[in-house]
Amino acid sequence: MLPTARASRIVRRSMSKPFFITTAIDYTNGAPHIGHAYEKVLADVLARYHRLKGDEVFYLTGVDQHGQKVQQSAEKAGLEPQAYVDGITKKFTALWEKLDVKYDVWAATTDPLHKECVRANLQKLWDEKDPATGESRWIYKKTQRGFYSVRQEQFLTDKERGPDGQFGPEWGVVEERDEENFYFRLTQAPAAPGQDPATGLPGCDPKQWLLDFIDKRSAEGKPFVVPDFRVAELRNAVEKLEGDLCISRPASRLKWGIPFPETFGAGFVTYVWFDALVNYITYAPGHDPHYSERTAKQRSGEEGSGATSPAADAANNEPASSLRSFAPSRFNDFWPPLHVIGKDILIPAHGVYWPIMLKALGFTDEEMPTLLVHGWWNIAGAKMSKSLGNVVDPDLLADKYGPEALRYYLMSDIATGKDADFSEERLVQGYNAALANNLGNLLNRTLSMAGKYREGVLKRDAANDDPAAQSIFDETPSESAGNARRTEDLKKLMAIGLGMGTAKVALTESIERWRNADPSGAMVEVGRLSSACNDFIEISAPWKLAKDPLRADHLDAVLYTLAESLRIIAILIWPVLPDAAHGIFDQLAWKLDEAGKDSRFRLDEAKWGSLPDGHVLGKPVPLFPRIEADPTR
Ligand code: ME8
Repeated sequence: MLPTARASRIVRRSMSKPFFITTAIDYTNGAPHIGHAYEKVLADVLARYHRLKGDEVFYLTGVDQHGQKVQQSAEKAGLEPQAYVDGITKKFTALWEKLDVKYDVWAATTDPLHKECVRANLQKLWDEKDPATGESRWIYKKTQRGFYSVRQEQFLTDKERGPDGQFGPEWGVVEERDEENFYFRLTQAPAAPGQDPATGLPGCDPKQWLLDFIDKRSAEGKPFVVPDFRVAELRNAVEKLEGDLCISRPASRLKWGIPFPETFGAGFVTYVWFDALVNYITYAPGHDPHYSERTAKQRSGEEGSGATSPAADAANNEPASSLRSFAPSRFNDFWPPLHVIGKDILIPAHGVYWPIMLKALGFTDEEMPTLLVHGWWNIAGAKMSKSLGNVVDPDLLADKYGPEALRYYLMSDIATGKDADFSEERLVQGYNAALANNLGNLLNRTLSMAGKYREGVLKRDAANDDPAAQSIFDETPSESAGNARRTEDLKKLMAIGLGMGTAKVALTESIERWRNADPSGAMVEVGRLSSACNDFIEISAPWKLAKDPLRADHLDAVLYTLAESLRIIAILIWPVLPDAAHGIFDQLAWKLDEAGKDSRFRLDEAKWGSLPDGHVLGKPVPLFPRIEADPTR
């Protein structure tokens, strides 16, 4: 559970606002590892929770294909960079398909659409001139002599030196260089007195704006970064921020990047982070790279008025000073996104560069995103790394244990925001305990008993609609529940009441966990319902009830309660275990006309009492075969 998460709802309550979720885009300098899989599955389950609620969802993920690291990996592999990244990209898309990660759009930074968007944004920032100087308010050119880390692709300052005065091994090879480049302003106020594109007021100091913005969001109870223990970390880093961001690289030393627009002069490619961060704009729903040009034409009467395209709508509403290239009618429905990223790329990329880039592009404070920062999977307390040879391959794990076993493990053995140790043993134990023994057994026993004692036919008792049954579960049962009913009648009522009450608690509590982006907590709540049902089987002993015709109603109530609980469990596990959820519905013979479709599961149907009287359940099929210990592991 996230610290202070209740105070800061991450997943929106409202049904009306569509949900836009993004992840980091992964470097294509090697095959995907378990950290990549975790992040994409985490965003997928949050997206699915919103789909379950009936929200319109847009999930954006993809790959970061440029930069020195990728260029070097391609060289090592003896391939042209594009051929190399195309090969690695396929490994990512194949893994997401295997793991059932369902995104709406795929970002690839070598895609011409994205290149165009990056160049257009650079141009906009370049063209935003300070009237006093005629210079760009956001980008300037300068020559820098200094120490350059090849590995981290950045110039280093004295701050990066260790106590011995040397640059540590984390920087790799450090060279002295003299270089002319373009810089994006982070700390200096744009040459005053320019106009702030977002507010129309005199120019702002980006660093001060960011500090104020972070504080404002926290004061409003909507922290910019969640879990909010990372807010202080970010704020401290911003306080210490010095200098601006070098956003170009001379093409003479880095070819593998997006060329700057010619207006900047020849020979520069875009710094990989300035390129990669723009993906959230390139692929945002409603983004139209030609929007500004088109609206300019419309304004000047070159295109007929009265057009009904979103761009045309926008032309009438959008302030002429805006630097953004969006058709607001759709874009505004989705923006701002929830960015799911790992802790290593909060500072400075997403927590500093990104909001200042958005600010410079004319986004208002209300249009700034939220960053959901997850922790890292470590191996026996150590960082995963190629050099240590401890990189965990999610593709192999999915083949070995099944994609859903891996999804379940990744969502249940880590608290969102915190680090965890990856353990294959825990994957097996967790799966066997929660899925094979608990839920799988429940499904199997329920369907077997219903088949054996009732030929699969359920009897829905009117008590399912009786508030007296619900009150059984409450601390103070109503009089009608506790009064002079026959003992058998009361037992039947109790069976229904317990099921109804436990299912209601599981629903309420798991929704609470989902709202806090806590899939692990949500799965615990569902597991409780499943355990309660298994306990209930032991206590009510249907095999004994079946022997006594006078207790037929009681047996029917038990079987109905179990089947109805399973129906609700299937809905609640769907975001994490979509395949298993379908499997449960298939075996319950429920909503068969929607078999295989996401629309089969809806949160508003996780209410008690939907299985109708006379419904015939299917036959039991083992859904979660036990994983036997692997002696070779
Ligand atoms: O940083 N556990 O790409 P990347 C959990 N291209 N998450 C992990 C992890 C681990 N052990 N290792 C990495 C980049 N991650 C840039 C992003 S976004 C505009 C550009 C997470 O392939 C990491 O924190 O190195 C990041 O969120 C994601 O995997 C991609 O890392």
